[in-house]
Amino acid sequence: MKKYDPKKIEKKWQKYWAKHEVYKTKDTSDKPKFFVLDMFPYPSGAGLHVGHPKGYIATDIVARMKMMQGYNVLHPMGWDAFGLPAENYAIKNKVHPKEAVEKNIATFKKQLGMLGFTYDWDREINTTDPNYYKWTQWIFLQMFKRGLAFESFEPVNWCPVDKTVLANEDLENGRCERCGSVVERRPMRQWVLRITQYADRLLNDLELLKEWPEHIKEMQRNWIGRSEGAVVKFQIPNPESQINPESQIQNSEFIEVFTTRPDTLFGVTYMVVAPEHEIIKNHKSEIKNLDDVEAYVEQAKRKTDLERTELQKDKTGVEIKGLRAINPVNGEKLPIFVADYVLGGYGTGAIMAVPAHDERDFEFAKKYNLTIKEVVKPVVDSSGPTEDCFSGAGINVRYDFLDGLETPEAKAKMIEWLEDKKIGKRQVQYKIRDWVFSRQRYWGEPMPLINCEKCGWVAVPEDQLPVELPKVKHYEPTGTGESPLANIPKFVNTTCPNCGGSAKRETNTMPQWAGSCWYYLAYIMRGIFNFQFLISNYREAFDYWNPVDLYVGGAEHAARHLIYARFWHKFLYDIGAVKNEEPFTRLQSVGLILAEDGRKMSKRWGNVINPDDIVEEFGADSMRMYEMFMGPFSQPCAWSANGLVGMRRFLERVWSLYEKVVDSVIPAKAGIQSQRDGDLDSRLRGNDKLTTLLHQTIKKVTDDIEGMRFNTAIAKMMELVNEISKQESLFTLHFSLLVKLLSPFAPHMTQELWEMLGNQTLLINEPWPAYDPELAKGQEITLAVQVNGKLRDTIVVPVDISEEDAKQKSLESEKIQKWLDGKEPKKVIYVKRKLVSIVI
Ligand code: ANZ
Ligand code: ZN
Repeated sequence: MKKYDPKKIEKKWQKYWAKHEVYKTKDTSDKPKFFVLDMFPYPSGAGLHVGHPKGYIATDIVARMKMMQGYNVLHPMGWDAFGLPAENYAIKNKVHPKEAVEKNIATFKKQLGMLGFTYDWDREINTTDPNYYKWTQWIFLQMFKRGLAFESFEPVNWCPVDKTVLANEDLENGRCERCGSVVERRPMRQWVLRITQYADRLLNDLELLKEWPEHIKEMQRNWIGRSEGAVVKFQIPNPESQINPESQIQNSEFIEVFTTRPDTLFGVTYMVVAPEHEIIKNHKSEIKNLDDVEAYVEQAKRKTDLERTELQKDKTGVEIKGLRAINPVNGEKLPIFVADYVLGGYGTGAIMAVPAHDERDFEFAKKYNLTIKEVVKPVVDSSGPTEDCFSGAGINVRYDFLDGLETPEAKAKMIEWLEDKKIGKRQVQYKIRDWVFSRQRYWGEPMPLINCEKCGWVAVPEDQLPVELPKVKHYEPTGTGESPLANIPKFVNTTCPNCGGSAKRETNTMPQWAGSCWYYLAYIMRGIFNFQFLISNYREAFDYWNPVDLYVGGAEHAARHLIYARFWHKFLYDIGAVKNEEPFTRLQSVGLILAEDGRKMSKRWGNVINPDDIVEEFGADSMRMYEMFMGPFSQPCAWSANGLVGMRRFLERVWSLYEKVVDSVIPAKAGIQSQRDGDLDSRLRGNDKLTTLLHQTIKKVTDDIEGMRFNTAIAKMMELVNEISKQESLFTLHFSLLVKLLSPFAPHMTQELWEMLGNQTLLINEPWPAYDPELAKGQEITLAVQVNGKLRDTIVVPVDISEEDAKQKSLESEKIQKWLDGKEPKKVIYVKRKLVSIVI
């Protein structure tokens, strides 16, 4: 028998697939559809390393199984090529970003091609293609026309190294997530998208996303950060005039605060404003210690928000002497502090401090010896007055009209009182900020806007889209707050579409995240990107494919791309372009592949493994299998050369089983054809050990691919191969089943074996094997799942479940995911046939 020669086999089939265009997807079909999507890569100069394809291999396996199950599958690929990384790479290597991107894409495509994916390259997209970004601009314009894109002069995050403004989402602990510089707050003219207008829907509709990992939804909830409470005005009496808190509130100065605990108003003992609060500028003449206050403000400017709000951090502040505020509920005069634990960019930038019930205020009050006044007690309370801060809900004590009320009622009553007296009102506050959408860089989509002295900002007429990015020699950032486009008079100077007078184009560009907000829709449109056109001809295909059934990518996109794309999708829903409210039905995150040394793969550490070398030495099928076998799909795993060798041996074993096949002349169709309907070949009935194992393997592989538990699917096939290896001979039918089950994982080798078995068909067109549920079931048991020693769930599993399977199944349970709350468990212990114990 000939040797297993992956190099030859893989080339042969890749050529065949390309020549016969076997992965071309039909726009519509009577078959049910399955749209499986990868987060498309940014084509970096370094090419792919072995970590990148992990998700692509997984979606390819799912795609292949779905094809065999009779679905019309859409499995596309494209390039997210605008943005800072591409531009910085170009500057460093002194090539134009356009050329760099083209070259990098060619490399990526070649590398992906080696791995045997089922992509329909006819649908390839590139966000930097004018034909593509025409529609990115078009969507932006629709937002502009509806008031969702607006010009703002608020202070924004400025990266001094990348010389551009950044959105809040682009920061990591107050630093630029690309270059690590501490960002500055600078007031600058910007274009901003009103994502806050969608905050409630983005939050509420997370409930619809039943097939999203709980921890990703939780990250989005936190990022959106909805708080219910009230805003309350505290009057600052003019030192000269007589004070009458109730009558003068309208025309005197006041500090407005946002609080989630209006029920604690009687417990306020001081006020705090953020260093950026205008009260300091507006009352300079009255402040007795202005030098101290200003010095403090200066110093606070140099800290990041994270440094300022860290709970453990020692709180600092300075009293603003000479100013006082009046508590509206009891007329008490309150000292005012400036302290950096209050942020300028959240709520109103000022707080009422209730040290008895807020930890941060408590710490501050202790340090500066301020009064602590208790107004809420725990519902069950035996102790007298305590020394600690009680921040929970409880019962209001001693004070006036709130006395004896439980926290929720006390809140409601206080809000009613405030609204009645016009001192405050109910308020919902979000942490999410509107999306700062302009960048002062070259390599991005130009904003399709024109500024006319007479007419103001005017949209570029739709028939003049795209506004093309001009070709330039110098594209380095200017650092002046203007993009390099501002230096190109030919680009800048234009006429007003409205009045025909002379006018200037907007020169800022869109951020890196713009193009990925709608790319999944572009795959459906297959080059004819036209949302207007959608109304007629393309509507059917568009509605057929929408939404994405399975979306696979890194969890690091939870609070950025995945929020932005949901936002744009909801907008497109509002204007009637899409008919579903959410773009991605099911989301699956990919765990990183780490280097053998356990670190992230990076040029810096010199530990990057190139897939080209792996394919050359072991073959694409071995690499695909190995990456899926490394560990649970969503967990990070370290690369191992030994593991790869083992996988190659496994494939060689499967290959050599062919020699044992006895009735290799049986036509392929016998018995298998009807399996799509669940009707089994008669020879697959009976009760011998092998038949049972076959049924179990079909069930396990089917369920595990569906559940993205590829490692355990492979383990089961290994078990089957062990069993088969013990046999003297093997029926074609049995071997064919193994070949089919293995085909999504190792598509080249299995296709070759399939041909050797006398078949002329493609495996992707063969029906996926069916099993007898009774035979496959085997015996089941119930396992208890504990988190930190407490029973949190029970799961039903096969009696012979492996340790790894038991652990993985437990970690995947919805209930357990809630308890984990996105955290990595410290330890997972399996007590055979009894319980799984998780320590966090
Ligand atoms: C009084 C109070 C009493 C508060 C109490 C809490 C407990 P979230 O849930 O994050 O929205 N706060 C308001 N604006 C702030 C700012 N700019 N910087 C720092 N802290 C700010 O938190 C809202 C609470 O955080 C508000 O409710 C306010 O403190 C504080 F027993 O007001 B609270
Ligand atoms: Zn005009």
